[in-house]
Amino acid sequence: MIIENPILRGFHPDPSIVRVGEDYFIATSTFEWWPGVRLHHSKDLKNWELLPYPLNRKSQLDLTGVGDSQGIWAPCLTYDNGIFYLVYTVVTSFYCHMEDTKNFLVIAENIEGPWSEPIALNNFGFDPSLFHDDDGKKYIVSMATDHRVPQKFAGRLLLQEFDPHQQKMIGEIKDIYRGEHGYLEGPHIYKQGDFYYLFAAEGGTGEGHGQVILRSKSVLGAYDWYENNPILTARDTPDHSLQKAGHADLVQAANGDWYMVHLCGRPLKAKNPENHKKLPGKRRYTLGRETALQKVYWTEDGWLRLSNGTSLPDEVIMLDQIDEQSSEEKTTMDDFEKDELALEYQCLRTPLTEKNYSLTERPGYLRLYGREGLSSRYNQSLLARRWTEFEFEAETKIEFQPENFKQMAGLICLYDVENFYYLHLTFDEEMGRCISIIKSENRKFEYPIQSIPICENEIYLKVKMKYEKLQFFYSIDGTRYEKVGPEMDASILSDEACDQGWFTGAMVGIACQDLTGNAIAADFDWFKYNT
Ligand code: 6LW
Repeated sequence: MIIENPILRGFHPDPSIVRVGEDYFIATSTFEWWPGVRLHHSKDLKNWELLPYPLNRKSQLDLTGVGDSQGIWAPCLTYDNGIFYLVYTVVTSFYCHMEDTKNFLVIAENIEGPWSEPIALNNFGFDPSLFHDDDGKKYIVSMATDHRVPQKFAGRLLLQEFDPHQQKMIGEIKDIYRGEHGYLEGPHIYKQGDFYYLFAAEGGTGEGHGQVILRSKSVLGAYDWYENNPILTARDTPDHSLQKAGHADLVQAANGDWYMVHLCGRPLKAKNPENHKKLPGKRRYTLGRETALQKVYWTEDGWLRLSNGTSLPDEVIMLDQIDEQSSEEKTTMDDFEKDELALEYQCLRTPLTEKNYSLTERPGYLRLYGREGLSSRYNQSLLARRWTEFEFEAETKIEFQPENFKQMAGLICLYDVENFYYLHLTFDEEMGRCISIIKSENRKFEYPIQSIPICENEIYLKVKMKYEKLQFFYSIDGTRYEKVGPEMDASILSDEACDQGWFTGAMVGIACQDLTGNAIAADFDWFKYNT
């Protein structure tokens, strides 16, 4: 069986993997996108299906107002004694000295839920990971943020025992790493043979990213550094197709083989200008940080290496001892005939309620009620899915009768609330109902076209993406399509180009705004995404 990386395409960073019997599960970060934590399932490590989101109740998670790329960071999924454990960070202030990183645990007997209400852990830093020791004790290991200037240590990892019976952290907080080898994050602990292994990401999540391993005879340390670290990185091979490799987790297959999932990125040629205030000259990644899989093995002297004998991630891996499972064809056409929204969609920060949408008021249509504007971090009627390839088409058929310029509905390509391209229907005092485009680049708005008057009731809106090239189209009959506006630069929708965003990726979807507060409705007959 041949597996082409990335296995989870589009933004799926900070992967955590667990095997239960024949089933593999991966959890990834979702940041400001609701619901919280994406879960995928597979039986062959190649074909992955999306599962219901574990954090899908307001009582579990409140992302109202969180900053871009804040919210849910780096979930860690484990299983012990019939229970699934999911720990994660909710980041509510970052890109400042004094960060707020709250860590929580939710549990479930069934991976598809229901998941419990959150149990508070300690909040020393982000990237919490739960280790189940074979003496029954459980420990949380995480990185520690430090607001002091200068910081006390170059990097810091802390360990504290978690008592599942009292459902709280107990005992002393132990320093197990104090930056002796620089900054580390994304820690996980495993027991293998006589050693406890500390697995962590180094170099930050950019193109300098890598994965290192340390070991100790005691869970409390001291941990020794592996002389051949990093065991995974692409930092010295800029032409390699998989960049940013790091932030990894391990799993042993049923046949005893070992695998590693890690985040990676596929760069565009487009780069930030040399005078860009953030990451000058850096390559742009519209698809965000994705999830890849590597074969690994334990060396005779008890360390871990990639099976390819290098530290460079494989673009393609061969699995000969796992039978490929049949996989369902990914639906590309959503005709909103079902009474639930597809799992693929996420919305911004707050759940869509009956105040935002209906799938029953006009059966066979998704009706969105216009709420707040596209810059809002509170209540938007917007749902979107991830870009998964550099080339795709997305399209929708819409019916919308705006009465003034404050009412809009249409097709959106976005990175965050400050960076998007919006092909939409609205109303102009002179020409009436019309088609228009808003480009927002780090909050700066541009109208790249003169609005186009329309009188047909049903309008088709389409976007074609080809690497850095984004082109909008519209049609009144669904067959003949007119180009709308110029070809535009898709690369502004990337971790690197955005002022506030750092960690997500580009999305495409549909939205409706009514800034007058009258909640005008827009009806979407279907939404298509084709790669
Ligand atoms: C993740 C951390 C990181 O928690 O980015 O840069 C955070 N490194 O490990 C969000 O993905």
